[in-house]
Amino acid sequence: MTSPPTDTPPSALRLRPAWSALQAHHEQLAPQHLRELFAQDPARAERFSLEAAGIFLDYSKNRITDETLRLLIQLANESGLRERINAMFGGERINVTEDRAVLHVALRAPRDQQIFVDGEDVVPQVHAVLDQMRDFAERVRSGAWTGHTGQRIDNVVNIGIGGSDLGPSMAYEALRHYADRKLTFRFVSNVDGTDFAEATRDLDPARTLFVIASKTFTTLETMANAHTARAWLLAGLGEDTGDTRAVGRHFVALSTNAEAVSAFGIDTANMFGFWDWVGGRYSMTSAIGLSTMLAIGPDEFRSMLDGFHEMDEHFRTAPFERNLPVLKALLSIWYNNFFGAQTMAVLPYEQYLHRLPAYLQQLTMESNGKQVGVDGRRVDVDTSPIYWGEPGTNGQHSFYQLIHQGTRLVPVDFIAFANSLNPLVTPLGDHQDLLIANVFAQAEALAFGQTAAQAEAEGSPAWLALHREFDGNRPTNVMMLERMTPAALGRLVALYEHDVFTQGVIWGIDSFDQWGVELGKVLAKRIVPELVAASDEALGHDTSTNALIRRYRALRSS
Ligand code: G6Q
Repeated sequence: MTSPPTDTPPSALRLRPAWSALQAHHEQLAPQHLRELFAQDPARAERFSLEAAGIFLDYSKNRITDETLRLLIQLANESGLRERINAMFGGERINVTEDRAVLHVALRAPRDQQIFVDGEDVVPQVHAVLDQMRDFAERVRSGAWTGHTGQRIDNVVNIGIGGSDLGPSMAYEALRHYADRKLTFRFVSNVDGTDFAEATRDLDPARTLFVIASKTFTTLETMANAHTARAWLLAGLGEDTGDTRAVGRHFVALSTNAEAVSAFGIDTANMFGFWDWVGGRYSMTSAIGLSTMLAIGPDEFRSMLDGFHEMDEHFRTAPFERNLPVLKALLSIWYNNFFGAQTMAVLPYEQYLHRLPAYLQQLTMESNGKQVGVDGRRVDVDTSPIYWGEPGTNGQHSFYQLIHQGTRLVPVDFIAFANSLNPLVTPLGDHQDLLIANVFAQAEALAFGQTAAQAEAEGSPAWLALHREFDGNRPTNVMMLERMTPAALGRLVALYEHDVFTQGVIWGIDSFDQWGVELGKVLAKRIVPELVAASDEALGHDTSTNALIRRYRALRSS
């Protein structure tokens, strides 16, 4: 689908000396097994590991040698990665198709840093909003902010979708240990009425705060849910409730669109703003993080921002050889573009991170699922792999079979923490030891496997030995952190943000637009009125869509 006609000259990427050198190197290295690579070099684990910004990365179980890394780094240099990093941190309009700067890194900058967009230092604005969020969060958490009937807020419902939902809901789950357990948090994203109904069915409207998170304040799903929330609130508070006053106490908005917020009936004094240089999927450290701050408090929220900032600084300043996001990105490129791996599994061994894979799916695939480069040409190499995952050890009892013995190569990121926030001991062992033993065992088995001869030696009959063979040579990264904290979450998410950025730079694509989500939205808008129109009204779609609309009308009215 992405291949250009054969008479099209190769892209700049394919013409890079490092690209062809990597192709030749791949041919040489591909037949080699990790067993040999480890046997040849006793210092391999030490040399191919790195600790930075609180994250230890063991990347020794990748199908690489020093030469691979040298060539991958050469590729990064030839692709102008250093200039692109400087351009992003320098506030240049690197989101070329939308003509915008990309400055989520400014959201976590300390007060005394300066970051300029069009000649204006944006850090004071960032901190003004953070101060406004802090003040509001403290009032809600202390009970000083009350609902329309004077009762304190016990429930917070974030209404948003995509970038205005995945970050806040993932972060709430990830940092639940740090959350004020007196407050209940719910996240409503889907326009399916079930989402709203189930999220609110046991809540008392008088004690519920709705946080309407929408950069544009025009997103269909979010606006539909916001209207439903308003109706639910007013019905719950009683018929004679003054609309404006009640909405003012129970609704706040996180948005860049003051006009639409005000038109909805939310006082702009209760609006927390951000800027067009914050992309939706990069917005969890902007005002979009208000629900996170309400849950864990302003100080822990600041620790999370500091964790992000630590990784931002590491990414900005570390040489590529010692740069975590750069190395991770180059390894992804290695498998995606040279081994033809189509997917990447992210497997956190930390229950609190159970929504991280979903969050990363948007971050990675909405950013780099593109087929036209910033040069306006169709790309001639594969771009983003498909990211997927589930927490361990659960996945081990389901899809790991394919990772171990399937026909496809699936590079894996394991994420592990040395200390549990819920230490529990059983006669079978400490839960954390049982958990982490599995991470190490999985990475070991994937790398080194088990030969049929070994299986036979362990008692397998010859006919079964082949089924019990694990060929190994399956690459993994193991990331280890001390414990799950707000700062650790910040470091991890920033690591993936910059990993995505680096991959996008190498492919020469704009990682910050998302035109691919537009067409479906336009078509849905056209179909909505057709669903409720008289059943014999003419339809102008293809025959399949026409028939589906008719079938829906018939089933709805029956
Ligand atoms: C993210 C995307 C998308 C966006 C949602 C919600 O990068 O742009 O997921 O976040 O469509 O948009 P609003 O915040 O404008 O409602």
